[in-house]
Amino acid sequence: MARVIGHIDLDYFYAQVEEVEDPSIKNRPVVVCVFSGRTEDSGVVSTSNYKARELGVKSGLPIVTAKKRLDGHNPVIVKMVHEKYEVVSERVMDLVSERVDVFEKTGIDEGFFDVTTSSGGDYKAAVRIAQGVKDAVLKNEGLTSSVGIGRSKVVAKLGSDSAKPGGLMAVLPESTEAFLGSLPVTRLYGVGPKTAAVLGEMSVKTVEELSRSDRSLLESRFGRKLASHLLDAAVGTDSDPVVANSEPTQFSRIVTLKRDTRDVREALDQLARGVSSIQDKLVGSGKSFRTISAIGILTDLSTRTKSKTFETPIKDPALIKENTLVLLSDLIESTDRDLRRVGVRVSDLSDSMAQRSLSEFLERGR
Ligand code: DGT
Ligand code: CA
Repeated sequence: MARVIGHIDLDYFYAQVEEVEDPSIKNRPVVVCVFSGRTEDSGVVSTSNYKARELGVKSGLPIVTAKKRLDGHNPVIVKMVHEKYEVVSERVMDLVSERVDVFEKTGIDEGFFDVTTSSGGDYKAAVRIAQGVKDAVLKNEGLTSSVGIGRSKVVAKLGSDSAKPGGLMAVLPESTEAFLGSLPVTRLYGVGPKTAAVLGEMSVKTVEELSRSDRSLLESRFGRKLASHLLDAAVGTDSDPVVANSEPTQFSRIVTLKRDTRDVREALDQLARGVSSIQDKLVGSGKSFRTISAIGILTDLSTRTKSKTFETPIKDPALIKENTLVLLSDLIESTDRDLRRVGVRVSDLSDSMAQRSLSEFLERGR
């Protein structure tokens, strides 16, 4: 059966996470910045929402320039807190993985998926699955995403690029060559600035021109492997498979509390579902953990973590709840502020010596 491949990419990811956290900023330009600390405004823009982009503020721009461009536009300038986006990313990737045959994460906010089997090779079915993925990410995390579907990774990626922001584009097999042909080669996944420059020297500017290029000429410039990939990519027959990511290195969950609090029981009650889903994941994967952390996001939006590392790997899921209680109490004591969000993470994962834990866990109940 011909393959059906998808690509999902979250829209203006870090800035969108900030909007979800504080919806009141949605109509203003939002800029997430990496401050280098050299002077007050040294550093660059990590990303920005579309309002800020319309005003010329994009990834990589110096913060000083960004502030000048946004002067008078009531901008929201936020500090990048990587941990916050990682936790959201992990949950989104789980939502996607659960709904497709194979998922390969390729970045903090993007990845390829294969739905050949579940769609039975039918694009209408594939679109329904992809729409289900988008809906789940929106419903559970409040995040919009762009998705492309096609017969290869290159086509799927171009589809999600074209669908941005917020759309879903299926490039049918019979329309693939027409869709690809007019695009510049620089849009092809895997064609970086160096490759594009060499192609430019050869007067190959569009994908259509690439598809008509002489194989031996391409081989002489790029070697056999890359030449072959380029020729395949140009007609959307690149065969690179979607490969499931290697083993997870951590499991985490974070929840927003119904109201800000310093009461550990109140916080833990609301984290209970998160804790049990980590317990399930641990048992399901047959993994043990060595480190457990309680994560708190405080009312000033700063992040605080308290961790404990055990001497030997732990496979008993019941220990997660007990330790979260202790760590969360420590965390609350270490600050005067209330908690706005709380989370738990188990890390330093390793394979359990025995899979016995599953039946032990189920017999004991929760
Ligand atoms: P999009 O996909 O065009 O709607 O916008 P983003 O912001 O999702 O951009 P993307 O997918 O290229 O990158 C995902 C995240 O990675 C982005 O939200 C922030 C981070 N990022 C991207 N480019 C840069 C950069 O040049 N510097 C830093 N520090 N972070 C970046
Ligand atoms: Ca993105």
